[in-house]
Amino acid sequence: MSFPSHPSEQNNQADRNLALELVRVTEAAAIAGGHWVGAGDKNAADGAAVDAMRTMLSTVQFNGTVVIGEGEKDEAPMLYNGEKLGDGEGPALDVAVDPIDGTRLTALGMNNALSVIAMADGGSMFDPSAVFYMEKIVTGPDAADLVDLRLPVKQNLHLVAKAKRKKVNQLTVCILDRPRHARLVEEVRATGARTRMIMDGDVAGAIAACRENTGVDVMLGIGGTPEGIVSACAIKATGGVIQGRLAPVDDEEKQKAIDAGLDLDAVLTTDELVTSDNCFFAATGLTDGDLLRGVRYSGSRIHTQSIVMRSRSGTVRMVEAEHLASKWERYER
Ligand code: VTB
Ligand code: MG
Ligand code: MG
Repeated sequence: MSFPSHPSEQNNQADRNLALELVRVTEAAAIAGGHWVGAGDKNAADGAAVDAMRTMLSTVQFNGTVVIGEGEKDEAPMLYNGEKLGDGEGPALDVAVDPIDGTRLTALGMNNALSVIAMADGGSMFDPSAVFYMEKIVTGPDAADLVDLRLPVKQNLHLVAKAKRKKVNQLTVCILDRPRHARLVEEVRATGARTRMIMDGDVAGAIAACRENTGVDVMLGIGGTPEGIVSACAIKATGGVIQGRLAPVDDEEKQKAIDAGLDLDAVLTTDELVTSDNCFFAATGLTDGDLLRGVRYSGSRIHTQSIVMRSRSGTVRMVEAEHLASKWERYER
């Protein structure tokens, strides 16, 4: 990886860490959506998060086009694909948003819901529109160069354990709790590793698998393709890996993929899911999770916790923020 020269030696525009501005965007979405935590209405939560995200995005100087506006799959209100964002200044950027990954978690008041946005050079994000689902393996830097989605689960877990100097039974594997994963869960448990079943939110799961001290070592299973690309943007800054293989649900989707020129057997690497090494990523917790604490509303203040990453520099920052509640009243329920 080539490391940038000191910012003072560069064109400052190119070296700007846009992610530090994007964190305001995910904070806004989390604060707005967060009012709906535990209120039993996932669309209202998503709607509030989308609205706040859009409003705050209009304050950021950049030239973006939404290539992943996750709403389609969940029939949620969205920042739609092809929508232009920012004031149009500077080089073109692809934008991937998920104002809430985990709307159901939010509605139920369960762990691991977050608001997320990622940006990368224009044209560098994989187009997820042909196939909704993707089989994934994600792990952190220790075993990033060792795992391979084509290997049996057992072998991958042994490779991770060895690289992390752990016993296999000390590994925790994050898996979306879905009937389609029944066999995978059995395979994982047969190795002695633990499973951490999550109801939704495999973006949080993927990032947790790449970070130290989150209690998650690996993420496996089939989740959303858009979430895979969003995760890849973050994973690049951690030195971890995501590998994905498209998982069409039926013949119709299979044909759509083939027509789009996609190879359904291919294992897509982190660098194929997002080819640019210039990725910006920000996420803010809505509810508590392995990665982030959720929004806290306490009297006159609102507290948020976010993670901000940039792949070119490999920086990962945790941002704790306090917001004046009176400024956010319009999003109250
Ligand atoms: C995952 C998860 C999301 O979709 O990608 C999942 O991260 C996969 O789809 O939070 P299914 O729910 O259909 O299995 C979500 O649950 C919702 O976007
Ligand atoms: Mg999602
Ligand atoms: Mg969503």
